[in-house]
Amino acid sequence: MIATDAPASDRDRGICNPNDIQAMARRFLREGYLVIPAVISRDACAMFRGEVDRIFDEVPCTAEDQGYGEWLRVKLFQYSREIASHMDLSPVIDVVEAVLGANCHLISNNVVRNDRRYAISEWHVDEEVLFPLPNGVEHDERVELPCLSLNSQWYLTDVGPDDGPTQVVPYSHRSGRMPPPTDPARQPSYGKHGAVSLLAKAGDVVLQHAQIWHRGAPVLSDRTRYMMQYSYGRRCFSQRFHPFTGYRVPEHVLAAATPRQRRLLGFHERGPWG
Ligand SMILES: O=C(O)CCC(=O)C(=O)O
Repeated sequence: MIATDAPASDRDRGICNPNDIQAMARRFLREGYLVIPAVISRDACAMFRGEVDRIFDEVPCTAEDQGYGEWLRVKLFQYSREIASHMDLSPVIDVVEAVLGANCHLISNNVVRNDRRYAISEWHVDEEVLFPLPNGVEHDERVELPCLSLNSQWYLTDVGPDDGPTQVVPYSHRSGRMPPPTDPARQPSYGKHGAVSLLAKAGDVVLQHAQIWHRGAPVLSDRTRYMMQYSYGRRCFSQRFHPFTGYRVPEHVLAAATPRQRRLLGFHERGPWG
């Protein structure tokens, strides 16, 4: 992924050649997802799992700021400096900005820590279908649909076939439809594209178009899966930090943020409708 002729300092920092970034962005837009292997080390995964466990202990799911169930926590950047400081890690952020624009922002930052009791196992697109099509109509292949938001999914544990892998139906972000109701024993498909299980090594990151049909498969093993997400949106796509217009980024987060991180937290230059 990283150009072998890049200067050693760039390779160390994980910075990719701009042509590689553009190629990854194009592939993401075409297929609706992109696997970026080995973005962080196994040691970093262990550090993040420790941070996630601490947050689960310190911030109950019933806290005013939370509210999504025992196995999920949101707004992680408020509770962990390490997690906050990785919102702009290369090459993930470079591909994200190539897709969403250099003025994109973070819209959500959560973690699914799940075992066989829990999974987001319904096939869905995030929120709603944004470019709906009538039955029998497909988008012209020459049209590249704008991507308004995407998820970066950071696997902090190895995820094998029985460990609840994320599953996607490639190209379905172009379908203009919700996934069809599917018998739980079967997987949906879109045209000639069947569902794919994203088996992962700890440290891999997947970028997922928010309009692609996806789900977390039920966990069948005795393992606990840690899947952390930084989700991003175009400037015109609003952040989802409850309580929304009343939300204030905490001072301690802002004090530690770099200029790029401040922008990702929503501190934009003025634009239209200011
Ligand atoms: O748990 C997963 O792998 C999928 C998560 C998901 O579908 C979601 O957060 O919308």
